[in-house]
Amino acid sequence: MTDPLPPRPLLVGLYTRLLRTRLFEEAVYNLFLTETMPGTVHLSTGQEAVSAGVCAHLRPDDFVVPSFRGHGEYLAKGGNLRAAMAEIFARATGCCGGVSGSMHLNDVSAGIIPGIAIVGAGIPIAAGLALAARLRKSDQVAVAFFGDGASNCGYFHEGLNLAAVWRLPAVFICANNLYGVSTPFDRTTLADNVAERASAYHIPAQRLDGNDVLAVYQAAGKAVAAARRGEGPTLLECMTYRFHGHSRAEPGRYRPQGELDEWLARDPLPRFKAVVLESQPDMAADLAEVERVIQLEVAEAVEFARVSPEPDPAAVLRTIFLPLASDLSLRGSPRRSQYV
Ligand SMILES: Cc1ncc(C[n+]2csc(CCOP(=O)(O)OP(=O)(O)O)c2C)c(N)n1
Ligand SMILES: [Mg+2]
Repeated sequence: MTDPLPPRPLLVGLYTRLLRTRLFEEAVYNLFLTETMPGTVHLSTGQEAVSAGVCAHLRPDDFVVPSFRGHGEYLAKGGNLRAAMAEIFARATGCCGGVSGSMHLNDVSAGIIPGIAIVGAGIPIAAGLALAARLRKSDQVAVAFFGDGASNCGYFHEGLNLAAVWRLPAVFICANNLYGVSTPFDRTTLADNVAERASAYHIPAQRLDGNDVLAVYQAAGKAVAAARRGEGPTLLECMTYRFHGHSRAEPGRYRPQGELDEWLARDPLPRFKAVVLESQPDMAADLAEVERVIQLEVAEAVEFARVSPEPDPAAVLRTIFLPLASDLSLRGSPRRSQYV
C-alpha cells in the first residue's frame, strides 16, 4: 500500500462491509451446523475484501450480478440483511419468498439482480445490463462477480468480448480462490492466471491481492470510473481464499496441509483493522461501534427469520409459473398467457 488511506467515513464503510459479511456468514454456518437452517450454503468467508472493496464504489442504481457464492456481494452492495437471512432460513419473509435459498439472493431496489447457480452465467448478463445502461444513456455501471472456475466457461469469453467491442460500462471481478470445488486452478488452466486472458479482448486487467481491501478498493475505483466515463470494461483478478470448503460443512480435505493456515494469516479483516489502527489509532472506537451494531443486526435478523412464517407450498408454483398459474390445466395443454 503506497497510496494514502481513504478518508475516515470510507474506512468505516469498508470495515462495515467486511464485517457484515463475516458475521452474517458465521451465523449462517453455525445455524447450518446445528441443522436449524435448511438447504445448502456456499460461504465466502475469507474472500470478503473482494466484494467490500468493489461495492464501496457503486451507487444504489448500479448493477451487481452476484456469483452463487454471493452473500458478500449482496450485502456489500446494500442488500437487505434480514431478507437474506430469512431467505436462507426458507421463510416467507425472505428476498425470494423463502423458496430459493442462499444462491439466488437479490434486492432489485439495491441494484442486485438474482445470483445464478450456473457458473459464469452472470458474466454476459452483466454485459447486457451494461448495454441497457448505454441505451438509456445513463452512467450506470454493471459488475459481474465470479470465480476462477467460471473463467473456463464460454460465458466468460462471450461476455468479455461483447463488452469489449461495444465498450460497455461493465466491470468483471474474478475472485480467484485457487479452487473450483475440489479442483485446483492449475489443473484446469494452463494460463498462469485469469487476468492475462483479458488481453485477447483488448480489455485492461490486473491481478491483485484480493485479501487487501484497500488494494481492491483502489483498483476497483479506477475500473468503475473508467466504465462510467464510457471507456469500456476492466477485468480484475483478486487472489483470495475461502476458509471453508466449497459448500455446506465440506471440510476441504483436498487442500495441501498448511495452505489454509497460510491464508488465515492473511485474513482480510484483522489485516485491514491493523492498517487502520496503526495509522489512525483514534479510530478504535469507530470500529468497535461498527462491531457492536453489526452483531446486533445479525442477531436481530436471525430472530426475525426464526419467527417468520414458512412459505405457502403453493408459492413455489406461483413464483415459477406465475403467468400461467391461472390458466394451467393438467388435462389440456396450457393456454397462452397474456404475459408470455
Ligand atoms: C455451468 C456449470 N458447471 C458446473 C457447475 C457445478 N459447480 C458448481 S460450483 C462449481 C465450481 C465453481 O468454481 P469457481 O468458479 O472457481 O467458484 P468458487 O466455487 O471457487 O467460488 C462447479 C463446477 C455449475 N453450477 N454450473
Ligand atoms: Mg474458485
